[in-house]
Amino acid sequence: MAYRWKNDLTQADVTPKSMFLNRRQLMGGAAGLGLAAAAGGARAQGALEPNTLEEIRTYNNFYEFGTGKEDPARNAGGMVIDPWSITVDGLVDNPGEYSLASLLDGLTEEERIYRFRCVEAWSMVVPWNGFELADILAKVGVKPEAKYVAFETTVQPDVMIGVQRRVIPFPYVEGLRLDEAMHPLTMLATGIYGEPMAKQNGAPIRLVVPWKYGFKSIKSIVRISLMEEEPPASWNIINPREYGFYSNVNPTVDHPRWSQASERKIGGGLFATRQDTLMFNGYEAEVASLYEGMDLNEFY
Ligand SMILES: Nc1nc2c(c(=O)[nH]1)N[C@H]1C(S)=C(S)[C@@H](COP(=O)(O)O)O[C@H]1N2
Ligand SMILES: [Mo]
Repeated sequence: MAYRWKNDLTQADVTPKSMFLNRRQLMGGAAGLGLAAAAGGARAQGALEPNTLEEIRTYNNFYEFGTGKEDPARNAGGMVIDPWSITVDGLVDNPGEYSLASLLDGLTEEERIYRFRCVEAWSMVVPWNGFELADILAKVGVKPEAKYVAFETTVQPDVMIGVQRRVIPFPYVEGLRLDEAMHPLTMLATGIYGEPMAKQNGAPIRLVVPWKYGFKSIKSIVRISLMEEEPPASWNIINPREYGFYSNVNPTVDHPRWSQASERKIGGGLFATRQDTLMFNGYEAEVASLYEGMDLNEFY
């Protein structure tokens, strides 16, 4: 069962060529936006220095556009993101094909600075713009039988070289338990630093679940389904022994092939030391209660 796909995630921790020197200038920009810190760990919030927009846009995982960290920025330009519609189906009161605008109409846009931790043991801090998933789910009306939310990424074979090469099975799919999806930290993001989401980051709308490994945060979403059963999740299907359905950031549960106790923050420069990985990526106070009574070694 634990078949290792040929392009499995690896801990290829190479420093990208395009690291940015002028941090002060970009930080000035961030401060100028007056970005609000999210409701996460007040103690650690003060230390959250966001990565630059350039870093966030040039060091990516988006296998539809290739497996290298620089591939998405290079190859995502052809993805068609306008018009965009999202099919909402399953156990909802108002199923249908929503235009992006109609799905978000009337909802409050938020700015959230979140830690972002990839399962490969690198991390960033990203100032997202977007919407609480709970507000969107309230709008479509979740039926009482629903227990999970499933998500699906667009497939555009003509312009997706990773799809042409079948580097993993597509469409990329992901899922959350309903209480995780309804948690106020969980967002659908449409921008970063007040700019529209770049295609390589998952334009026009992608999931952000800051206490889970990055692969749960599925990009360029075209379908949201409310379900009674646990939905399929891409990396869990590809290699269930290495990637669980939950995939909560947890420094005490190692990946079978590497430690998860520490991480390398992108943009730290040549002499950057690794930093300790925080339980639930620093959002323990907010989310630990979701997993009360669960063995996190079993439900990784
Ligand atoms: N559709 C899709 N979504 C995806 C991925 C992907 O390959 N395809 N990669 C995931 C992984 S492994 C990570 S770490 C994040 C990376 O997001 P970023 O490139 O915006 O930092 O996107 C996640 N969402
Ligand atoms: Mo990742």
